[in-house]
Amino acid sequence: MPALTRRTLLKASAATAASFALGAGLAARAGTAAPLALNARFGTAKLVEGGAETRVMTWALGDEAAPSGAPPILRMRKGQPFAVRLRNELDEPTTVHWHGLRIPNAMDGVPEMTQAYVYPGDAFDYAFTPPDAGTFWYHPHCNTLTQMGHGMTGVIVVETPDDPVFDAEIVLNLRDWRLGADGAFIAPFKPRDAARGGTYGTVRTANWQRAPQFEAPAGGLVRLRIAATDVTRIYTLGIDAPAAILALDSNALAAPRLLDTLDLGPGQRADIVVRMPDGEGQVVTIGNLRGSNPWTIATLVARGASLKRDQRDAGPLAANPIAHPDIASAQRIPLDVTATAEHTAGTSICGSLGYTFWAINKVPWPGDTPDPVAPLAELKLGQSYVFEIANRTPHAHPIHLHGLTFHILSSNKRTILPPPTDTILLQPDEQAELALVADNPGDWMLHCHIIEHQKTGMSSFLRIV
Ligand SMILES: [Cu+2]
Repeated sequence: MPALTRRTLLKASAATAASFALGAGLAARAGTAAPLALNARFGTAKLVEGGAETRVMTWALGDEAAPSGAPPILRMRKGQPFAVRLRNELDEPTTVHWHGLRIPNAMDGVPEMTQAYVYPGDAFDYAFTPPDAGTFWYHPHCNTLTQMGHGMTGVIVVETPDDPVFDAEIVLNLRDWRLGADGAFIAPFKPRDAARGGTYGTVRTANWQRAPQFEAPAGGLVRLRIAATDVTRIYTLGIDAPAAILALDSNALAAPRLLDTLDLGPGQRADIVVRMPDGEGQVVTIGNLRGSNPWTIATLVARGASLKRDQRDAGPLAANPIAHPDIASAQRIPLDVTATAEHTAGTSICGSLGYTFWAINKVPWPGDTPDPVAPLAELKLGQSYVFEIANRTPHAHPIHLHGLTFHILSSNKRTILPPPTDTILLQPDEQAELALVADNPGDWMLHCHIIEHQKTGMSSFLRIV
C-alpha cells in the first residue's frame, strides 16, 4: 500500500526530525507520576530593539527563575492522562484555559463558572486526558486583556502515534505587543477601536522574536504548527514555497489542500506542511498578507543535501473522534452577534474594561464575573443542535466555544467549508449554521476571541445538562 510505504519512509527520518526540531523552544511532556509544575510568574524579555527589557507575565516550568522567552510548549498525548499544578506567583488572580481541548468542565479554567480564582500564592491542579490530537493553546481566563497582552499565551501540541513523522516540526506562536519605544507597555486598548475591529499591537512577533529564522532540511517536509494567540490581530498567511493545509483548529482536512492564503483569527490554529527548496541556503518566507503592507512573520532556510521529498507524502492526518450531529432531529437555536448601546460593565476581580459595546442575542456580558447571566440556551446531554449564527456587524469576529467542537454546515460567505472547529472566524455579515452534539456536560463559554470584544459584552455561555 503506497501510503503505508510513504509513512514508513517518513518515520525512518525521525532522527533527522529530532535534530531539526527548532523553534520548539522549551518543550515539556507530562510524566506519568508527578504533575508538571507550571508557575505563573513575571519575567523579562527583549522585545523592542533599542528599548529596555519588558517586564512580562508568563509561565515557567519548574524552577526556571527568570523566564525570558515564549511560554513553554506543552506536549501531551492523545488519550493519555496529563496533569499540571498551576502555581500563581503573579500579584493578581489567574487561571488556565485549555483552548480547544474537549475536557471536563471543572478543568476549563473559567473563574466563577468552572473554578475559583487562583489567588497569588495559591495553586490549582489541572488533570485531564486530551481526546483529540492537534495544535491547541493555553491562556488565562482572568484579567485576560492584561495577562494575555503581557505574555500569557502558550502553545499545546497533542501528539498521536497516528501522526506521520516529518523531517522537521516548527511551532509558531504568533502575537503582538502594545509597547512604547522604551519597551514599556502602553494602554492595552483604545475604546474607539474596541468598538470597531480592536486595538492592534505595536510590536509583531513569532515566538517572541521579530521575523525569526529557522533551519530545516533542504528538500524536506516541514510541519508548521501555527497558533494565532494575539488578542486582536487576524492574520492572512501566505508562504512562498509549495505548502498544503493539513489541519485547521486541530482537525484534519479530509485531504491536504494547497495553501493559497489562509485567514487565521485570534484563537485559531493551522497545521501546514511546507516542502523546503532543494538548494542549501534557499529561504522560504512565511508572511502576513493582510492589509496593504505585507510583512514577514518568519523564514525557513534550507540546510544540507536535498532529501528530495514528494509533497504528496504528507497527510492526510487522522480525524479526531468528533461526534456527528443528527441534523434531522436537531433543535435550531438563533445566535445573533451584534453591537449594543446598553451599558452594563461592572467591576470584577478579573478586571473590567469599563465599556459595553457588544452583545450576543441582545445580552451584553463580559464573562468571568460573579453574577453570570442566564445561559444562552440549555442543551440536553447527547442531543444534536444547530446554531443559526448571524454576524450583524461590519467586523470579523472569531467566535470560540469552550469544551466542544462544532461542524460548519453552511455559510453565505464561504465556498469551502472548514473541518470541525472550536473557533469560527465569522466574517462581516456572515450567516452560518453550526451543528454539534451536546456531549460534554457543564457550563461552556461562547465568546469572541478579540479580547476587547469579549470583555465589552461579546460573551455568553451554553449549559449542557
Ligand atoms: Cu469580536
